[in-house]
Amino acid sequence: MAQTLTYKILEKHLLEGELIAGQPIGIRIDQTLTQDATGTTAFLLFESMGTARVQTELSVSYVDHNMSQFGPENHNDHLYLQTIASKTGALHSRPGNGICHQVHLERFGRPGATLLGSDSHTPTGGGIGMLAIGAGGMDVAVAMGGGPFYMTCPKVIGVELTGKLTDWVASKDVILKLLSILTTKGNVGCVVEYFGDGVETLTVPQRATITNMGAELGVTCSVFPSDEMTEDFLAAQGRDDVYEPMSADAGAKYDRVIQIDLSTLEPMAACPSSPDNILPISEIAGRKVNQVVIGSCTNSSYMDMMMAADTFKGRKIDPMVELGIAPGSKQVLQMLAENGGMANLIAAGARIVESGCGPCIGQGFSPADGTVTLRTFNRNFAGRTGTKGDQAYLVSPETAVASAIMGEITDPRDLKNLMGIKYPTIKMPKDFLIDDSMIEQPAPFEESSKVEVLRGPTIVVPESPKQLPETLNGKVLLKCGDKITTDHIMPAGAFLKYRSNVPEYSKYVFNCFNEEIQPTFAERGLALKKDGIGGIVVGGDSYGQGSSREHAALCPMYLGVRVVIAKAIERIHKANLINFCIVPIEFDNPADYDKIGADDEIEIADLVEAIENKDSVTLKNKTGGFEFTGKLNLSARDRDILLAGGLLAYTRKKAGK
Ligand code: MIC
Ligand code: SF4
Repeated sequence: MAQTLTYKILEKHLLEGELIAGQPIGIRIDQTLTQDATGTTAFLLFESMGTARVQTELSVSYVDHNMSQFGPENHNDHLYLQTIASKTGALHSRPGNGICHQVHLERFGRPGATLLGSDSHTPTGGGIGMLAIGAGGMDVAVAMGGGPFYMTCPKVIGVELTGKLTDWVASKDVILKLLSILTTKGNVGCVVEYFGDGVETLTVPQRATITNMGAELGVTCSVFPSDEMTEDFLAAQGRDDVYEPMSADAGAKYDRVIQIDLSTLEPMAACPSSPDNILPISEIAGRKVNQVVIGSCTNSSYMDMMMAADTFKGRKIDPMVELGIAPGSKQVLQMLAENGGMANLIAAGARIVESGCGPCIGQGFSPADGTVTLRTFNRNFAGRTGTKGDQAYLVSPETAVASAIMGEITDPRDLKNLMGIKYPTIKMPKDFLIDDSMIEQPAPFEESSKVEVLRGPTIVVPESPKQLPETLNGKVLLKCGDKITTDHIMPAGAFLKYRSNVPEYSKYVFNCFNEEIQPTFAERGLALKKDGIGGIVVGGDSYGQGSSREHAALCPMYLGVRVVIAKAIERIHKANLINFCIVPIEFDNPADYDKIGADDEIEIADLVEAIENKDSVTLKNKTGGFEFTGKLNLSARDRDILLAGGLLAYTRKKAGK
């Protein structure tokens, strides 16, 4: 039967289950990536599993998120990650070498391979024909130990690209268009696969922008075929030996097909404060802009930066705009430095930010109150910039450059008439600058016992979950609405430095809601935990959108949360809840959500029995005096993990440790 590319790669990696959409499957993982904000926990959990060395073809530990280094925490993490990588056989990409997804694409990604990363934008690798999936650190730790990755066998959404992008319209506009069609909700359990004549007009970095921001659709991952463009990119990275042509079979059937004619697209923006709040630039043009930032794993490639450098050449940014530029990797930064592109940017008035996540995760460049910030990033959840009430628009580098010059949101196609600026044609380099000196090889196995792992005092081994009680006596700690993101649950930005210290980081769980709900979530959670009462979070639709950060499960677990009841729960977050023994329940009847009050006491009799063998569970609202049912959408393995007391306990039990 004619197969999609997704199923071809899955078939080659299938270890458990059958390739039937909706069924649980286990796949072999070839490569893993971790980054510092999730990596310390992933490696601490890996250590707790008792496996000495990573078992994958390649595991890379990146440092790219937490580099502001206010206080010793970040540097403690870096040194731990560097030494634990060496001991356990992982490669280590040092701070300054770049954003994990950009560097992985440049130096390690290969068509047809599977990549599991403890970061939700791992699907960037789909731009080079990989099946690249984001997951919680605990799942990645298991994969590093050679274990399968368990997922739902996906439905495949085919996106047929035809035509060619016109000048000043970018691949960012392709994914923004798709977000306007599919939105951020309701795509759980799907993979997006691109095909059609338009594919061959897009370079690998352009494809990677699209697969990167595919994460915002809530899909498992996105994938492009591997073709001559892929070969050219790999050859320019000195890696053509890993090239393999790959595409779907002719006549492959997709569960749904969406057609996008690239030649009809126009510049677009995701308006505040959701990546699917899409409008064409023509409708918002003229709004005053005070800040523009170009960077993040979505748009920080050499091609993006050179487009900016060429357009800014000999021009200045508007006096009321501050411009930040964060090249995605050392390779990009060094090439710009050597070819003069950086000089154009500096002369135009840009503030150069180091190669890393930086402003994307609220580490600096928080905008002024009441001002508009334009970013080439992938997420604009409320407050993510570090400013409450922020107005962040997500745009292409082309729109960002035009707006920085004009001081207002500007359709880049107007630059020709306004300023006589022609669209610069940037050619894919024949040879990228290759210098892997910031990527450290691990100690050889025979010498690994001699490696001293540096553990600063701010690195605290996380507490393990307690077994679930037969009957749960619980209390609602928080009732929240639709589209609650992991940034709401576990804010990053200024608090990111506490990632390796769960008791400390837990103080900020649901921090964004604290003004409304007093006393704080954390205090109330710990008080209930002391009294043996299980904390319950009630959520609306699409609960847990966004990042892979397992701290959004780990920290609530530490605060005594045992159950999340929501209208729908997003894939990575649901897996993280299960891994930390928090039971994810979905309302049978979404109208029951309205009947629950913020402090209600809820009893779940026979919780353990329900997890053992039932698909639904009865919840008794003792305060409101009514009962309602919730769905337990759990695989057999999910049930075993919950019953074992979380993934770590389950993995140890299976290994007989
Ligand atoms: C993000 O973009 O939100 C992050 C920060 O990269 C997260 C990971 C994290 O919270 O550490 C993600 O996307 O998974
Ligand atoms: Fe880093 Fe932002 Fe990409 Fe997350 S989305 S990996 S914070 S650059």
